[in-house]
Amino acid sequence: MATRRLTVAQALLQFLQAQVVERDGRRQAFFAGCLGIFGHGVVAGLGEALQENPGFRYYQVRNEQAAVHTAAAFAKMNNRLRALACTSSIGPGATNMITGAAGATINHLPVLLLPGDIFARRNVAPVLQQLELPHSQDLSVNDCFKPVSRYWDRIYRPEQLITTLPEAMRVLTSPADTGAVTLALPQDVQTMAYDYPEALFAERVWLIPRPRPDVQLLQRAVEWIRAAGAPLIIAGGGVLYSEATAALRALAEQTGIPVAETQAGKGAMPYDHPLAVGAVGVTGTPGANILAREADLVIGIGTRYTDFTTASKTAFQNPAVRFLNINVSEFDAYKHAALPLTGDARAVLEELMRALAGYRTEAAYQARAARYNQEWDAEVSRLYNLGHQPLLSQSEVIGAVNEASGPRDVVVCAAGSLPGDLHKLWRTRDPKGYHLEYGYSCMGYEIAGALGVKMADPSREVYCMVGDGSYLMMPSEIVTSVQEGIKLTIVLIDNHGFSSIGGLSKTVGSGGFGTHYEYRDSASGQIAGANLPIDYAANARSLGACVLSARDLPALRAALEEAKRQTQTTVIVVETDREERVPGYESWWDVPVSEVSALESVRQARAEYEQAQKRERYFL
Ligand SMILES: Cc1ncc(C[n+]2csc(CCOP(=O)(O)OP(=O)(O)O)c2C)c(N)n1
Ligand SMILES: [Mg+2]
Repeated sequence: MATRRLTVAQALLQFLQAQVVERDGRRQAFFAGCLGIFGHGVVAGLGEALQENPGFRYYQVRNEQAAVHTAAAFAKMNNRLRALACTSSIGPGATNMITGAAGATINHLPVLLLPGDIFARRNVAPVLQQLELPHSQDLSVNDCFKPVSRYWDRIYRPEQLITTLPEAMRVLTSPADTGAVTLALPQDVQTMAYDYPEALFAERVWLIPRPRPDVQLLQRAVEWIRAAGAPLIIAGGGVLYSEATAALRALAEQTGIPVAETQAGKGAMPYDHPLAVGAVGVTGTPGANILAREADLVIGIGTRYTDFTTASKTAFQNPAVRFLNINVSEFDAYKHAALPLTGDARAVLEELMRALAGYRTEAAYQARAARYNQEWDAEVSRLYNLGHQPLLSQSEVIGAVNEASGPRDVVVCAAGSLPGDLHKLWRTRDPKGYHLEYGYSCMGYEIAGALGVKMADPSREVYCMVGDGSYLMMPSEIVTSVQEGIKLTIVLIDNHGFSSIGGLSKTVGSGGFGTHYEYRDSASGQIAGANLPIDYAANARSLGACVLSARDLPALRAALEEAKRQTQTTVIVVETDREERVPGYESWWDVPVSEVSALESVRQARAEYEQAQKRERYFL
């Protein structure tokens, strides 16, 4: 048998380089390189292997958590057909990746995590940063990755790579099972040499399947649709990952079934299509939420039905409502006691279309959807042009960014009040134009994620919209974008703290407690003094970005034009009125209010809460 003598780290990289993915006849290398930060746990092992193998590019980042967000965003933008690896030292570098791993796994996005680990040999323990436990020597902080990984392994012996790596690839490339894959690499094992079989490094093509639905279930699904008077499609992220947007549009046009979108599914339909009723759920439009409330058949495509989509199980009030779920993951297909069409979204939609020939919803129902679409667009225009004084409203900033961006450009966001406002207000013109991480809604994803999006498709302008809170949590990857010459346009919304949680706090009777960026007031002992003097512009400039500030709409528009001309990462700082919020429309979110309280406002909120909660339903 032909062999190649390599260290574990060298062999790992050579294997990764040989992995190819194919779907619909299109082939590409699965891995685009490795992000990471070196420490003693990885510098001599994987660090050396990366150095001697420039074909597998190493990207230096500032924060390990950010690296995983960048990798997840890269995979999402590539519809999960490409991925990045992330490496860290042992200890804190590794645990920094856990938040990112949870985000990737929750969002079903492939990322390969390669944390260094403590010595397998053990004789020098405890090493710097080692967690020692009296009851076992077979544990390290890397065991914390287990619940947030779809596959987890630790490589104690060089030959274990030979059986582990194909399993890692199976999970990473599985449309149903993908997420974070963690291979913990003890620092001594990384450097060990072994005679690996040549065959391990041969190009391997992973065919991404498009599983077709069960014939009996498809038949039943067709009967259910034909019997439905008020069906509604809810398009989730699976529609985009499967590249099923054209099939969805064709099915909607053939059948006259309106389409609503989740955060991950936004962009499944162009915003101005007469059957597009837009965002659904807590952050939904009135039309989508009224149709959801009345629907007798909900067709969920590639959705996990989070509480934002189901309005905490209050969204669907028709007593006769049934669910038909198209999902590549059986787990999600069965939710809400649905008729489960387990399979690839595009493949299932194509089969449904053929089987539904001749079926159409009533013209009046379609006309209603078209009216909702137009009424909503008028509301978007109103909110884009509020003329709010003296500070801009966030909706006006969103309008300016949307109007400055091209149809193929991408908006990236994750946490705060922006995701809800963007879900409602962003006019999406391209399936990949709207990139929200709203499975984990992780503050700090925004800039790191935008970097991953731009790495995935440099031909598009990437607009990162980020709140001041999220920005402070992780501005660090501005440095990486400058280092790599990867241009981002970052629109930083300064509203002196948490508009989102501040608003929520008010609705639960707590008046915004703990959500303002203000000095502690010496008289009251509360955080209730003047605004903190944070200079975001100076901060961003210090990291190497070009910085512009805008106080009104003409200045913001001019800054956005200037940003287009820039070739380097540009940050536009804009102050907004945190109390000028986009309202909710026909929806509700379950956030429990204290049952007893000394505060009258909380008691009042509790009474309203108990009323609203009565609308929650089980679907059995
Ligand atoms: C890592 C993390 N910590 C906490 C939260 C809870 N949270 C959600 S939004 C938010 C405030 C975000 O503030 P900012 O970015 O300024 O946005 P704004 O609410 O002002 O729109 C917080 C603390 C979170 N989503 N992620
Ligand atoms: Mg804020």
